[in-house]
Amino acid sequence: YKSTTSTDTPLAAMAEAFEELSRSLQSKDLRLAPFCSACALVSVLFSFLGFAFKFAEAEYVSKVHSLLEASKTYDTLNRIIDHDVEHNIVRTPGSHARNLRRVRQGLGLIQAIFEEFLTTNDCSLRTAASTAYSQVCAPYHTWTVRKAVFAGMYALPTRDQLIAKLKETDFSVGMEMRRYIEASRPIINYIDDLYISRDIKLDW
Ligand code: 1PZ
Repeated sequence: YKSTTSTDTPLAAMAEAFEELSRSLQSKDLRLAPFCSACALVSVLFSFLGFAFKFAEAEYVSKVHSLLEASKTYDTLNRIIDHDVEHNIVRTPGSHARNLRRVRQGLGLIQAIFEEFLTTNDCSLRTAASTAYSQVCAPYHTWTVRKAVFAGMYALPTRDQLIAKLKETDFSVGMEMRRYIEASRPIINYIDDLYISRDIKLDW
């Protein structure tokens, strides 16, 4: 038995952090620092994925870290987009608006992997991750990155190994993944709207 509000597993901590962010959305602009803290929790997942995803972890962590640094200057997500629009660097490699787009794609990928993982009770992690990655991220990645990701999929743990590493059970893993899926949805939509509302397309 696991309590629904515990944060003693990595998934529960992630779910809790995104639920908290979603609640804060109702009243005001999303603040950058708490957003980065929630995104940083996601990186514990990488430690369960094997050596092949070290490069993905480094990519993700450096972008979250860069946004955390930016939070010393810019209070909200809106502020960094305004700044980068003003300086015409929204899509410039390394800009905050670009890093935010990449981190958002990471959040969307995890959401999609969890959704695939929960479609059936015997879907392997590799199948879930391959399907989700193909749909959500692959179209925006270079050929080299896509090759590396698909090669790395073969080194992923099995479904049962992942559940054990996450310190979940067959039952609790579904509950915690669903919590993350639901809680991250409004955050992801909010981030997409930051771009769309400024007439910035999301095809990159
Ligand atoms: C339990 C879940 C198992 C999932 C396993 C699947 C992981 C797929 C990881 C995909 C990694 C792609 C890494 C490289 C991406 C780079 O091309 C871009 C470059 O951005 P630029 O510098 O040009 O602006 N970097 C990113 O998109 C940064 C974020 C990538 C990592 C997202 C992973 C999300 C978490 C996966 C689960 C832990």
